[in-house]
Amino acid sequence: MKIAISCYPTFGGSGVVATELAMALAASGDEVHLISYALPFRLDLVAARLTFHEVVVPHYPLFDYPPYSLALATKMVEVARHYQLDLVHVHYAVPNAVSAVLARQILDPQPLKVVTTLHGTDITLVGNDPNYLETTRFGIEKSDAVTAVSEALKKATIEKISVRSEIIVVPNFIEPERFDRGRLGGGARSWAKGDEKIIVHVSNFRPVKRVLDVVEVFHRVRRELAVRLLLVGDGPDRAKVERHCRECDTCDDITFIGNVALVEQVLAGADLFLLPSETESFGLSALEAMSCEVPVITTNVGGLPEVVDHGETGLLFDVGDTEAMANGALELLRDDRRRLAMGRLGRVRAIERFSEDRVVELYRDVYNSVLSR
Ligand code: GMT
Repeated sequence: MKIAISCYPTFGGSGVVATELAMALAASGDEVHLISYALPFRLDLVAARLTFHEVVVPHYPLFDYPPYSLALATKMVEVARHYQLDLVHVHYAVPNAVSAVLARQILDPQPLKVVTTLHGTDITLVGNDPNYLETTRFGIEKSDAVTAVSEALKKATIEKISVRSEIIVVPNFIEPERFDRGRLGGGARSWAKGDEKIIVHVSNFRPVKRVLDVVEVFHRVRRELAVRLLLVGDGPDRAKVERHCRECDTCDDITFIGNVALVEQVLAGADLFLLPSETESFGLSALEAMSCEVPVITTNVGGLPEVVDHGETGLLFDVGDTEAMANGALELLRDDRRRLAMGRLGRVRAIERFSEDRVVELYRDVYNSVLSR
């Protein structure tokens, strides 16, 4: 198959999933063209059959807002024509789905199938904004196939933007060999002083991640136990969070690691993973933690209950209930046997339900189905 994959290259789950999928497809024999405005951070171009195409968005004095969606559609047309692509698979509906549908129209009569994967904020935060709603719905409904990363996101797409197309749920995935505590050694433990326990949070520090709740939970736990917080990632709320921990004089126990490409090297060896998000269509970082045998403390919203089983592989709480989250964290941190068993079961479930081999085959089924029409 000859496939183009289009995504955002920045730190964030949709870019990670798109890039990992591109690499997996290329590794198993497909010809894959990754299209984005910058090199995605997890892309390994050493892989054969995988080519990166940069979308260049020229700036003219006339443009306060350069039209990225048009430059993207133009790049899709150029790549599809030259390489005789079978299909383009876009990750994140806004504006990628519309660009792909436009590219398909420009290419006519050359066929180009369009597969759109919805990731979350493209529906729950951006796509349902009245300023984007009509074009988002159009891009989704005109796609040849639509997938969503969880049942919760599928439901939200129908409820929030009244999409009438069939939506197939294809969950996110991990490569179990990569997120394997056994292979990775100490990981998070290298930040520990003595025998303090380690709590890790990974996100893009957007308001939806509620990183101040992470710090609040940590402060409550720290009153009772020797514990360290590792904050991985960067984004708009980071300065606010840093200011808060300075005001509370707890910065010595909190390490801001920033963005890291090999997040597994921090996850391995952690005692708990904390993700108190306001909303989360899936929570890829929680799955990565589970694969590294780290129990997850998170919220019972969106797709998170489809990833984390309450009481078995982690604990789910109401959004903002930092007291309950802290009590749950303390219970697990004080009970090594239970915590380690939860971590082990997390890895088993991650592999059973979300391993790369299995999920890539689900995407391949979607491709074969649209190509046979
Ligand atoms: O969470 C973000 O802000 C980034 C966003 C993205 O587009 O990368 O993440 C969304 O897609 C991920 C991959 O499918 C999911 O794991 C995240 O849960 C989802 N984020 C939200 O729904 C808030």
